[in-house]
Amino acid sequence: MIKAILLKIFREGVGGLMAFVSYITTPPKLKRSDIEQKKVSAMAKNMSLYNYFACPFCIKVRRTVRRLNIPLEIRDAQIRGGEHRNTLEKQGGKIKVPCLRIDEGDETTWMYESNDIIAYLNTTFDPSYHAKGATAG
Ligand SMILES: N[C@@H](CCC(=O)N[C@@H](CS)C(=O)NCC(=O)O)C(=O)O
Repeated sequence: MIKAILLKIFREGVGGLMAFVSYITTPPKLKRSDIEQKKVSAMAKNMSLYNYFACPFCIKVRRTVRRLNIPLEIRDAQIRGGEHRNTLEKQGGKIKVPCLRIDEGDETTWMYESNDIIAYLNTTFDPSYHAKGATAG
């Protein structure tokens, strides 16, 4: 019991530190024309990212979201009994973060796995991604 609590405190501490370092080393935002940015905003309305603040996989995805200048909703799935956690479990199928929710008409896709989410966001929102040799985070 005590060991589990100490481990949780350690994980949250390291995660919090990573979130802080990520914040102070925020990559510059991708600049687009007003028209292009409006298109991105419209697409982002159909997406939301379920995450934990201090999860390293979530931090990695949030950096990509920030760099690509995507105004999507970030939802905290950490609170036990919370609305977003319940939705993630019931509709997504499991509690695992990060998870990108994409609503297209009547269909909802629940994309788990940080690397898959990052690849999807890069291909969808960064026109120069392939030209860069697909190395951007
Ligand atoms: N391979 C996954 C790992 C994700 C992962 O392990 N996430 C942890 C949080 S850091 C999780 O959701 N654990 C389940 C839980 O906390 O209930 C990825 O890259 O997205």
